[in-house]
This record gives sequence, structure tokens and C-alpha cells, in this order.
Amino acid sequence: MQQPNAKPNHLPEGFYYQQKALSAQKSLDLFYFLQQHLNWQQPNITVFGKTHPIPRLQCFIADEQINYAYSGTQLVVEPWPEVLDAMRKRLSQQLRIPFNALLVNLYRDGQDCMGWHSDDEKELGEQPTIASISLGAERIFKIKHKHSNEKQSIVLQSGSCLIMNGFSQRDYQHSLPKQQKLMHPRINLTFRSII
Ligand SMILES: O=C(O)CCC(=O)C(=O)O
Repeated sequence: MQQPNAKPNHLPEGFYYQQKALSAQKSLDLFYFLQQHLNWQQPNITVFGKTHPIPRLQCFIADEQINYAYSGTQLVVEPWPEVLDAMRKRLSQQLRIPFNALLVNLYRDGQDCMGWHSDDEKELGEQPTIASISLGAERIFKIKHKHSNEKQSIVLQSGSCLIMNGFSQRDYQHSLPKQQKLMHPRINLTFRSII
């Protein structure tokens, strides 16, 4: 992994995409390992007064003592599997961020999705750095400026790493829209530092 010290593509300030952070084989091996071994959950979420199961599966992994309510959902905390602990140590060293939590999302197919949001919970601080690794099916990731509503899209490939830092959460929302025709699953790892 390189430091996010250059603007390699058209993305707004605070978003940095590295296409090949992991090899194709490693991405595939990790995908199958996590799909089989993580304790996947599908908590409910309440949006505009209506409660329903989130449209994806999730697993929240963190150091002991970490307490994080993601979009109003209090998540059960799982311990670090060795392979993910090693990855977070590498990322922490390379990006100089003490990652202590990881939200893993499993999108079973193109029906699963994530709506517009910012990762701006107060536990993440004012300018959080989030390292987001993609495994499996390619998915479209959308970014929208909160005031101008200007939108951009990027295809997140298997083995890629998207870094979001600076004011990316204050100024933008992001989403992973449904892709009706997509039959294949994707796992996304978002490493976070909770204060
Ligand atoms: O799956 C993705 O790439 C997006 C994940 C995301 O937005 C989040 O975990 O906050």
C-alpha cells in the first residue's frame, strides 16, 4: 500500500483509490475465508420511523472496550481474526493511523446495497481516516457533495483500497447502489479509528 500522498485520479479531495492493494489470489482467498468464518449479522435499522433489516450482512470487529453505534445500530463486537489483525497492523503502520475497529459488509448480490450516508459519527473524530478494502464482485461506489449535490462514481475492484480522509465525511456522502443484474457477492472491509 502506498501513502495517500498524491491525487491519482479524478476523485474529490479526501478520496484516494488504489486499484491493486491486494493480489487477485489473495483477495479471492480472503473473500472465501471471511465469507465462511465471520459471524455475520443482519441487524435492524430505523429510517424515517420505519424499522427493517439492513440490506446486507455485517460483522463488527474491534479492540476490547470499543463501543460504536453505526447509523443507530448498536453492533455486537467480535474479536480480530488473525488475518484481519495482521492487515490492520500493516495499514496502521503505512497510513500512520491507529485503526482499532473494522466494519465488514457482505453484499450477497446486487440487491444488497448501502444508502447515502457519511461516516461522521462523533466517535470517529472530525477528520476520520477510513481504509476500505474491496473483495469479490466489482461494485459502483457513488460520492455526492453535500451542498452542490455534484455526484461522482467509481468502480471498486476486487483487491482495491479506497482511502477516505480529511473532510471527506464532513463535505460528502457516499453510497453503494443496488445493481439489479449482479449475481455475485462482495465483501468490503472498512478499517476505522474510534476515539
Ligand atoms: O461497501 C462499500 O464500499 C461502502 C461501505 C460504507 O460506505 C461504509 O461501511 O460506511
